[in-house]
Amino acid sequence: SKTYTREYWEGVLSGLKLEGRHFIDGAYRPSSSGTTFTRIRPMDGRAGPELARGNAADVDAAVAAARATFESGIWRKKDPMAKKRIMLRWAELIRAHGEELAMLETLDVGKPVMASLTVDVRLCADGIQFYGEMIDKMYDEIAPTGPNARALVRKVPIGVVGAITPWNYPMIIDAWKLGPAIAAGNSVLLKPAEQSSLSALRLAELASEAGLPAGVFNVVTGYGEETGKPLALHMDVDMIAFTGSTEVGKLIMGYAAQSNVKRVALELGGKSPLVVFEDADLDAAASAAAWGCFYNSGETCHASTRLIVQRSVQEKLIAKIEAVTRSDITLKHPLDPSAQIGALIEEEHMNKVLSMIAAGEKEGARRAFGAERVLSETGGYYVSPGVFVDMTNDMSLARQEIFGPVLAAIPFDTEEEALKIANDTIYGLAGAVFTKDMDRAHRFSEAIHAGTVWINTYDMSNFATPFGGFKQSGFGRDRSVHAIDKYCDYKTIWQQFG
Ligand code: TXE
Repeated sequence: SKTYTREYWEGVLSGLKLEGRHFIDGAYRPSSSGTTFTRIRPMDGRAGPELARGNAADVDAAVAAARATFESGIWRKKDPMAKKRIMLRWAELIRAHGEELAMLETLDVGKPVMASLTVDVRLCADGIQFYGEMIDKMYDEIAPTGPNARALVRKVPIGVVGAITPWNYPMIIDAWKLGPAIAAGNSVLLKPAEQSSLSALRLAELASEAGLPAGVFNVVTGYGEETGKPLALHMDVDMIAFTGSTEVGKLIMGYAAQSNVKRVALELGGKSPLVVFEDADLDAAASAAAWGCFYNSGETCHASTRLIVQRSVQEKLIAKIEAVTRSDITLKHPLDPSAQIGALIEEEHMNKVLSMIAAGEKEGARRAFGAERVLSETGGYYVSPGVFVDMTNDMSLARQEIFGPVLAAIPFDTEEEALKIANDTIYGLAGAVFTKDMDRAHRFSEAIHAGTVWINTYDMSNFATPFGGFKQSGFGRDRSVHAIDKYCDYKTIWQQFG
């Protein structure tokens, strides 16, 4: 019910207390090397906060704290209802500090602050609450053995979990890892992306305020090679939960194999198809295609970046997508409350997106609209949403994950051809089909190789539904009750009678 204005958010920004040290064993600590790095604000290119530049020694210190806390049993052996209350209090604190957290997220990521508040903060708090509520409702099993024995099948926490997360939805993805890992009784060391550390640090401080014992949730900030790699190679870390590029996901598997066979869960890239048949509701399809691809400036792993459209309706559909994009998906300064999308994460990434667009045009991709640098006068890194048409699935814009607001429209003639194109990708994170023929919708949704398939919508989800990929989009699921499983090991306790 509150009315937000740009001036209001400027006030929140000027009142922010920025903390850039690691959070280890319940307190802020500088990097052992004393070095820092500067985050450049994507909204205006100005220098942002200084952050501790983590290294292997900082990782060692944080892992030692996490291990000691785990072994002490102060968290994993606590009464389940008491644990639940702490997690629920934490979720409430996240909500109570929503505006501040939203501003931290926007400073780092460049997304509209209203989106940070109404989507990212909300889903982060909901995630912590969802797993908090599970704590006192998880039962173990008794296996069938016959009368002279009893075999307990216990689900026990793994130990120390390293979470390595990306910059596109930092708070949401952190909650997807932290919620189930901590609810299961583990200690966590979170290494946020170097572009987006602020919300993670504040989340750790709020967890502590809620009563989470010191050492259960630690944060070490820094670069992937300097901080993430020693974490993934660490001999005393039992698992890595990773979200990021497929390239680094493969490295993480290698680090696990080279070190202690730690468990790995990977949520990686995507090139998700949205298939539209000529009988579909084209207004609904246009809206889903535009929002599915352009929300968060296309910096979404499951963005609908390939629009596979029946040739007879391509032109009509693209015109509708352009209309929705121009009227609804307003690109503005992230502090403007009417902005729907904002800046890209950093200058280097913007240049990468622009050079992929240029390379695509060189190959013959035909631009229908947009996909240009805009608002350069702000000093920030903005690219307008754009569509390329009459593409074939072998063109680079249809194959590579761009992670910018670029949609490749690929026409087809038959259902068989549409399915072949949809599955012709190394990824398998998500997909969608738009048709009024429900037989076809179900046939198609079964046949798309992807972790999530939507019918006549895109990007609808809640915490009850698992999220994650097939193929090179990774393995292991975030969200839902099933997410807890990967943070546990099964332990059999066989007791013989008589
Ligand atoms: O990802 P990285 P980047 C895709 C997207 C994007 C591209 C590159 O296409 O354009 O990846 O983005 C840490 N050992 N996605 O470079 O490098 C890193 O510090 C251990 C899709 O930002 O994979 C960060 O915390 N850790 C994706 C995390 O890995 C390392 C979201 C992710 O960064 C490391 C982000 C190393 N050697 C990018 N190198 C999605 N699935 O949503 C880096 N890291």
